[in-house]
Amino acid sequence: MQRSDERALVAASKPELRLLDTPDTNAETPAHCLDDDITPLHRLFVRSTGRVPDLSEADVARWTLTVDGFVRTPRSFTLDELKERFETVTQAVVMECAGNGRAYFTEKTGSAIWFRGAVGCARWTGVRLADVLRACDVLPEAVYTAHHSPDRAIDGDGPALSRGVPIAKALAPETMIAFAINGEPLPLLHGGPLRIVTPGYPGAAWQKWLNRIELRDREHDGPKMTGVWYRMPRVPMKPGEPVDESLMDVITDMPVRSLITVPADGFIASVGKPLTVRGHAWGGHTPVASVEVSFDGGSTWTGAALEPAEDRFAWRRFTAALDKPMAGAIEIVARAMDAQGSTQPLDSVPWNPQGYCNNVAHRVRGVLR
Ligand SMILES: Nc1nc2c(c(=O)[nH]1)N[C@H]1C(S)=C(S)[C@@H](COP(=O)(O)O)O[C@H]1N2
Ligand SMILES: [Mo]
Repeated sequence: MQRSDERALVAASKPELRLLDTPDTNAETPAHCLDDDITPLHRLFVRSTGRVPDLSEADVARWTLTVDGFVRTPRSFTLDELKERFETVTQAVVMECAGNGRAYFTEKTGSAIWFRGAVGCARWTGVRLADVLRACDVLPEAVYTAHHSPDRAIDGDGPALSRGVPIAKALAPETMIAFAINGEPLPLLHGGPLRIVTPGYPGAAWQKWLNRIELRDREHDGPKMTGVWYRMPRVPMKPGEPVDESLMDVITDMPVRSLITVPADGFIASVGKPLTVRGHAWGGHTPVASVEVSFDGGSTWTGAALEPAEDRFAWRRFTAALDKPMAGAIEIVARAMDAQGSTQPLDSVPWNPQGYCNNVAHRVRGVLR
């Protein structure tokens, strides 16, 4: 699609989102629009690194998924064959772009300058990737998958993005090939008719418009898989320092985070009633253990109530209240901790070349009167 058509489609179907000023089409959700337990489609962020493929209804109807490479039996499946042959599963899972929070690096880096809204928790329906791979008899040499799609890069005509995951993640029970979201067929903007769902991994690994899975005997090296793309330095780096690619690792896990959804930044509330804070907390592969909230900019903290997650990789609702707020300016901060004791930094995270994984604590300012 043309850039202007992609932007018009996002604006029409997701009116609350903020369209980023990028050559590719990216739009994020304001934090106060992410309060739903399950993010509705009209509030789910969009990130396409290339041009969205122009898929007609006929293209979707004759869509096939090919599995080849290091398998004993290469196969192709139509959408109907996938649905008929394999068990259908549904799970609520957080999807978050690795660059979410990039705006909070003081040394600017990367292109899509997300604040906190490149995240959502939807209900994904599809088949287990493991079931599909097993039907093709994966060979022992296979250590990594490579996922392929028809979307083309913005500059040049190569594929925009081709990512893969280690074989252990491909065979993990939570990893899916999804064809529906929140009970509806997966829309084009979110990778319909088929996409990969890799809970715990950054959004980049959730390949949209999936039409081929290749099993490889080494780590995948497709577009957006190498160099500084979705990779983090193993050792601390200073802004602008030359990148040693041998010290960069593919991001395979997302850090613990929380997001305040109520009240909205810039709120005005009454001193006459308790001030309630709500939001969500989630981790990558390590579950959230607790959330603390501060009503004084981080000087004192109180434990928030945490609801259970709908599924293993869904986010958890937290709530906290200040019973007798006093008049004046107020700064609310939320900070989550995961089951391994990792917590969100209050001020900054170490710099990295593309500005990934910035999980600095969320602050919301307002006035009580
Ligand atoms: N084929 C393809 N898949 C893709 C992308 C892409 O550009 N092309 N972008 C990835 C990135 S970086 C993210 S964060 C998620 C965003 O998914 P969404 O647009 O459904 O929100 O899709 C991923 N899958
Ligand atoms: Mo992303």
